[in-house]
Amino acid sequence: MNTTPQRVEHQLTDKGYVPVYTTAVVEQPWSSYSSDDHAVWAQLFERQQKVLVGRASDEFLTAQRAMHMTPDRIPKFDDLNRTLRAHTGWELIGVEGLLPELTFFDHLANRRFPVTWWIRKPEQIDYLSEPDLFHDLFGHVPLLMNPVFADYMQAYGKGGVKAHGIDPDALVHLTRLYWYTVEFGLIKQADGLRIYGSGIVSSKSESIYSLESNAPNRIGFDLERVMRTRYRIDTFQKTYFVIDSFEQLMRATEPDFTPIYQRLREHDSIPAGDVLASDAVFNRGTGEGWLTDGDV
Ligand code: HBI
Ligand code: FE
Repeated sequence: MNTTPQRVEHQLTDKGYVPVYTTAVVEQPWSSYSSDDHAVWAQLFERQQKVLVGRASDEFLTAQRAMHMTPDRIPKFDDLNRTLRAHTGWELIGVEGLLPELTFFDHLANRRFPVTWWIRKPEQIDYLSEPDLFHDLFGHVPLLMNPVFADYMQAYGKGGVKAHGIDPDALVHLTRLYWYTVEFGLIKQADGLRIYGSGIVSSKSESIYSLESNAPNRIGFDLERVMRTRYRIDTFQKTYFVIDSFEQLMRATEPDFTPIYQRLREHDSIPAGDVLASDAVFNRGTGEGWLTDGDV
């Protein structure tokens, strides 16, 4: 079993050159996972379960329970697909890693979520530069059980396919929307702010930082504000956007984006750490520890 993913090219995106893997859909090679692989899954799963108590959103925790994932071994995609298909019609497909954007959008538009089949090595427990099985399966998959979020993800995919035909700027704006919601979004609950973004929920340190540090801004979600805001790919976010509900997110993406892209073209992007007078501010960050350059 060839365990190193096949990098076929690098794609120049707003994140610079990112390795892009073959677009092939691969069967999950479950029987070839080593005891190290299962141990890495167990360690990350158990650690995150503890960190997420009182930090993950109610919807995430409810969805995660319904998926019946356990720490004792890496879940089987086929088992998860039986549950997922029955709930929202979504299914997982195995991939080598990051896909070309259009391929990725097309999968989402058809309720297929690409999950990297390999898991990080023990020495990468705390950080790796690209999404692995833990990031995708633990971070992204549970919320696909939530009907409204499941609809949002499909709408995002359809929007992405459309934007791909419009112009590269549209894609940059759309990627920011994905980044500040699906990957690094916070949601307001009666008992406080909670996490729903996969990039946070699959990271111990950012699960704590995103809610409890005074350094980052926490700002109420506004679609065009988010689509103008640059972000970080190598550090914690300087700003987290807070939605009221997944319904709010779904409503925001209902209109045709063409006039929105038009308007966005007339505005400059907003640096990741800025706070605007028009922002609904939950927390104005101290900026402690921020790097001055490197916003994408
Ligand atoms: N490919 N497998 C995979 N997973 C992702 O999350 C992913 C991707 N390709 C592109 C991408 N994400 C982002 O650029 C999205 O904003 C499109
Ligand atoms: Fe992700």
